[in-house]
Amino acid sequence: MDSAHTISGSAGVADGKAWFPQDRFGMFIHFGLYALAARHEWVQHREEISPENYRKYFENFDPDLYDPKEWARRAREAGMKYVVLTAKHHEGFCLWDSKFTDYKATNTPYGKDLLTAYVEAFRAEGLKVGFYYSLIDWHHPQFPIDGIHPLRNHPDAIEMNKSRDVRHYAEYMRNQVTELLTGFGEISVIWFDFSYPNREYRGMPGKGRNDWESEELIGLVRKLQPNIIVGDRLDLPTDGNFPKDLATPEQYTPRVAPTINGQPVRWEVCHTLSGSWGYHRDEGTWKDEGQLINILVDTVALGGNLLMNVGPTARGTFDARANKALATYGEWMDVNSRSIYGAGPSEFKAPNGTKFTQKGNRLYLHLQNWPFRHVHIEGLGRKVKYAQFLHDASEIHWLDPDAEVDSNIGVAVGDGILTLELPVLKPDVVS
Ligand code: JFZ
Repeated sequence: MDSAHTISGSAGVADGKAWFPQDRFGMFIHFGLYALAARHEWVQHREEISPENYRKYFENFDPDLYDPKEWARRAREAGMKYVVLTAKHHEGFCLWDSKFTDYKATNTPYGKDLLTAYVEAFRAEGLKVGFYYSLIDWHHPQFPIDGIHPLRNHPDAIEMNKSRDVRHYAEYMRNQVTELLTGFGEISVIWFDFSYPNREYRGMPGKGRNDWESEELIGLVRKLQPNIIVGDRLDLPTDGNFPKDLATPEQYTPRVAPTINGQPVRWEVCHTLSGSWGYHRDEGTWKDEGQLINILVDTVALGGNLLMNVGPTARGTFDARANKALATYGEWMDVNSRSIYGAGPSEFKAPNGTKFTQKGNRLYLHLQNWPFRHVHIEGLGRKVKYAQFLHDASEIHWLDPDAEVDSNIGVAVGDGILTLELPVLKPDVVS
């Protein structure tokens, strides 16, 4: 829909992060040893698997079909503009040849670093590249056992913690983050995950900024990659010293755009295709086409980004269900991406069952279910110059907003209402 109304607002100061709200849609990738278990990336925690018993996944890690060019092509075709891959998840396994641990891909049967090929492949497809780096580490010998550790119920947990010093672990993180932010070119996003300072369990405290030494860590990140966007799970104080770079609501689309101390904040919703983040073979909760598209529209309509996750299989491929979901996005974005890239919330109120996104004086009405013939939009009467469908640019008529109530045919317009006339049949388009 084309609206004559002009939206005022700042043009946006040219900064190294301006790409983010333009791009709107990214791919999250959770890949690690848990792909072999294929029953959730928290499997080691959920099933309280000891390090010895979890080792079989390390010894069998061999994603022989790993081809990040294929991942990148599928991401680009889905309309995604950036990517965030788990360089290390909570299990502590590292996808690159870190000097600071033996628990890494190069020491598995696969025998190679995965990150170099990853950054090259996604950049070649024009996507910006990011890393997820877990603050939690269930493998590091200096990481004190706590309530979310696989050994939390071990009878000697408190005794074992006497030989663990989280300060050594904080230094390990700085070393690894230095590797990640110096060895792979420009990194656009780093996602730290996550803090739980108030979660005490059996006398073992949770962890937060004092454990991670978050202020020092973020200082290092900013020094190494001045333009990087840093996720907000470091438990940093939200006062003036640490302006929040990125709020990260998870598996949840907020009702209103998040704010910090009353101020708007850059934000990104992350969601899964299937429920778990790591590859889960037997999960029955894959989202359907309509849900996939609605999540994206709902997010952009509120001014946020969507990071949609894929969990590759242990052979290093996206499985058929993931590819189908990505193709759904691709088909939709092929014709509708104009309503997503660089678009954001509208000052107009969308009728029930619809969402608005807006870019400049173009207003995009997303009909999330198909109404019978008429959509009434308050506040838009006499403000619209032209209306069309986005998928085929076919004209949409509206009723005269100045018409009086016509009791013969029951059409009541006026009061500044714009009433669109839709075809009875929904055009054959995705979602
Ligand atoms: C975290 C990870 O634990 C999860 O595996 C995935 O990587 C996701 C993107 O981020 O999810 C969380 C974060 C916080 C809590 C639970 C799951 N929490 O506070 O309980």
